[in-house]
Amino acid sequence: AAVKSYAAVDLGASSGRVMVGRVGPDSLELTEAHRFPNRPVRVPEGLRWDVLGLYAGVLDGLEAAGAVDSVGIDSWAVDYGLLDADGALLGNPVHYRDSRTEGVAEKVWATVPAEELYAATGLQHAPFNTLYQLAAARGSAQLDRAERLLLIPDLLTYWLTGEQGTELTNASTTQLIDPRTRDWAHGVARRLDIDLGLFAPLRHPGDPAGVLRPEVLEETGLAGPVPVTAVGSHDTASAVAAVPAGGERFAYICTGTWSLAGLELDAPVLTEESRAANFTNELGLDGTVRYLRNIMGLWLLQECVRAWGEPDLGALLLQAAKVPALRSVVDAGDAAFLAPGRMPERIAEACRDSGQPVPATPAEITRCILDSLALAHRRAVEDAQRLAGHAVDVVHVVGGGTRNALLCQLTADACGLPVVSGPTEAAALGNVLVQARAHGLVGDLAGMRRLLTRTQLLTRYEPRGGTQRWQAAQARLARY
Ligand code: ADP
Ligand code: LRH
Repeated sequence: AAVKSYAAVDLGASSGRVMVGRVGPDSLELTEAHRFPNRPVRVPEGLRWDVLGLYAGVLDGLEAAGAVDSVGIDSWAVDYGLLDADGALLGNPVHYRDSRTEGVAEKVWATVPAEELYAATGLQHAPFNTLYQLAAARGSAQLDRAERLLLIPDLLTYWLTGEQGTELTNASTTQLIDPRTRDWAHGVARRLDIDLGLFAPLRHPGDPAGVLRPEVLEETGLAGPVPVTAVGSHDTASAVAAVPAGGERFAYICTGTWSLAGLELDAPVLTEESRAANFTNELGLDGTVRYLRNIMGLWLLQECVRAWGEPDLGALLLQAAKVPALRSVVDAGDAAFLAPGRMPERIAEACRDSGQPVPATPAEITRCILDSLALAHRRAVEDAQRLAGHAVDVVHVVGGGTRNALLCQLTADACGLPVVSGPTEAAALGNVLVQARAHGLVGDLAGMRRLLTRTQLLTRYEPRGGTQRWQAAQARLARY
């Protein structure tokens, strides 16, 4: 039978890539057409995404990809561009690490208490949820002039096709969606005076999203028509779709700039206990809920590596493996690590303030970060099972962090469960598979996962024992 080709545009916070997936009845092959850095830019008004640069990267990538049967786009969540009445972009999209949302949530809660917001939207508190960004932007000249809000993948889709929509999995990160109805949370929007008319109509993974505009075909040298297909446009939704699990008793950790650790459920968990534990209910494919916690992730290491002048990561990880384990740990879920800058110092300070040995060398700081991440993975996997009443016997690790064998092994040790790591480009694979499915090539989510299990390179890490040491470290952290 024929093999079809799909271009997956996957924009992460640290890099963008255009991958080509070739899908047959029993084959799935992914190659990289183009990768480009995603570098936030600080201008006088704050931290911004270089969205035109990213769009240029997408066009270069589509040209490099060549003839494909369809294109799909996913990116990081929550951020958006505003369009004026002419459909022109109003300024550069604000980066979710920008400081404009500091202290905003508390003001929102004065109108809709945090408990009610959680019961209605199921989203964990993160200062950058779109809801808080919109509250922070209230009264600004830009928002006043805006006629349309497009989330980042929807904005790029609009530029490629001229068609506007709001893809559901990413919309679920705005805190304006009710995870039970999988539709807008009208009551919350009304109480906070947020105009849902700013959003284009919802579309679902697999829906058609237009065809590449003639100008895009010309610029990329592609022959039309090239359809664009809506995918799980939240990168984490695409990544979870590509977790090569069999059955239901699995946890996943999507590791990249963030670690997103949790479970796939068929209904949201909206209890007060779940809110207190800061778990989120984002929407996944086919009626699933991504019940997970955001953990700072490899951002902590990226920022240190940047501060150290970009030393070789492989060599640094080898040195970190030789540093004694669990000497000091920090809370890798702490929003105090959200903003860029001074990361080695901030980590050292967190260790000092909690009365632990202060890591000094890059190898020691790296070890502290990896131990802390593994510990946060353990907590999330444990808490999610307890809060959702859903037990697991394996942890799947996908994303860029699968390249970090030390992190995978430490995660297995900390969780006391086997870790199956891979695929690395999970978001791109989930993106490709949803396109393939829309065109009738693969079956349901379980069928997609079986295909991944048969075709992708996976590595298994067995826990090496010593879970009590991790328990003790967790208890130590809880005391401060
Ligand atoms: P995002 O999609 O959020 O931009 P990725 O999934 O691409 O992130 O993961 C990026 C992370 O992967 C980097 O921060 C780095 O820590 C890790 N990584 C990438 N390459 C390697 C490597 N060769 N060895 C170890 N870790 C790596
Ligand atoms: C990961 C991610 C994550 C969000 C964050 C803003 O790339 O999409 O799921 O919470 O970026």
